[in-house]
Amino acid sequence: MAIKLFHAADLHLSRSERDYSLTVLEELVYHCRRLGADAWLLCGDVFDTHADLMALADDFRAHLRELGEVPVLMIPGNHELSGGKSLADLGPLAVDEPGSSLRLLVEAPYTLHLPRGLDVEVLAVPFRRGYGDYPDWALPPRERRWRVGMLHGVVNGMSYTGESAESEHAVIDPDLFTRLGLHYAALGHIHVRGEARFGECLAHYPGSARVWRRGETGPRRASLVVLDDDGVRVEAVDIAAAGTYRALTVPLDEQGAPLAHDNAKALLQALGEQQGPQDWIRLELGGFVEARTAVDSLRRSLERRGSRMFRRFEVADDEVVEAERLRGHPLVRSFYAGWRRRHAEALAAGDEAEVALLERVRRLSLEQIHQRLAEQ
Ligand SMILES: [Mn+2]
Repeated sequence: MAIKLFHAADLHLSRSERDYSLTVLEELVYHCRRLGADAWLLCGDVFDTHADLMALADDFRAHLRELGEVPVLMIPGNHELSGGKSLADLGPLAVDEPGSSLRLLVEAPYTLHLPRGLDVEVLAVPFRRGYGDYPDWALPPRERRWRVGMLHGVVNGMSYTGESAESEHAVIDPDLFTRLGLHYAALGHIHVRGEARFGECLAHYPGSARVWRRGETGPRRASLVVLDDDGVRVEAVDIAAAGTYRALTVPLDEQGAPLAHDNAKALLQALGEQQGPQDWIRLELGGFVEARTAVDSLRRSLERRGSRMFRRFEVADDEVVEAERLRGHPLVRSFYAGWRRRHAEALAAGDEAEVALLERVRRLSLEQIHQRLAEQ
């Protein structure tokens, strides 16, 4: 019979983003039920810090009650152990509450957990700064059909793209997977989804369950792992409540207005049609402007409106350059000498296409000159 395991990691529940992060948890619980999972594996960094764990443990437990008897197996990640905390400090979650199906597995270096009624054994490995001693782990021979590992760290030899790795690198040698006889390695720590096969073992990161920091683009997901006669396979489960992160470049004209939109309101209206209220939006203003003041007021207007539309909204303007600062440079002066004449001619002739082209030429030329000056 097929066994279905729900696998999620790096939810980073936090007091500072309490409502948002708990909404994501709520949706995870919903998917776990909807998919009829036999167990839920939470592979570390469920909480953003140790203090968040202490503060939000009751909320966390309350949401899990929805799952009834479905076992929820959890290992601590580096974030649960932040601030120099140890496995002994996990407080309210370390105790198995009567009626709760949550098991925080903290025994070092591992716990071999045998969920009742499932033909699977779970090798749960709480976070450590290194796993190099695994050849010495005296693991009993497998007695059930499947052996699944839970680990939190960076697997050597897997490729990671984007801003995924955390500052703390707890390296896992993939030889661990084969030597310990795993069929599936449920991983956490890397926020970008990814997987690799090592011998008989499929190692898989579902990616962070919510947008935790800038740069985490793409849909946030959990995974449904199916173990059956065909082997191990993984299906992606999108988490809508997590929203997405998106950074957009907003080129400005010389007056400091958006090139592609009439004003801040129109720009945000267009953005609102593509993005939802759970999203984290970053606008990066750029271009050559006559005066900084226009950019400042555009930025404030965007921030005022955007912060009401999106979960997080930020506007960066460090790519904006005041044309005035370039004007005295000989390269810029000689460029303008020819450009002004042609621009005036096009205006006089009412040639709108030529005027638009010249505006574009000016912007690109100033950009190039600016770049050359910056490189000197
Ligand atoms: Mn981590």
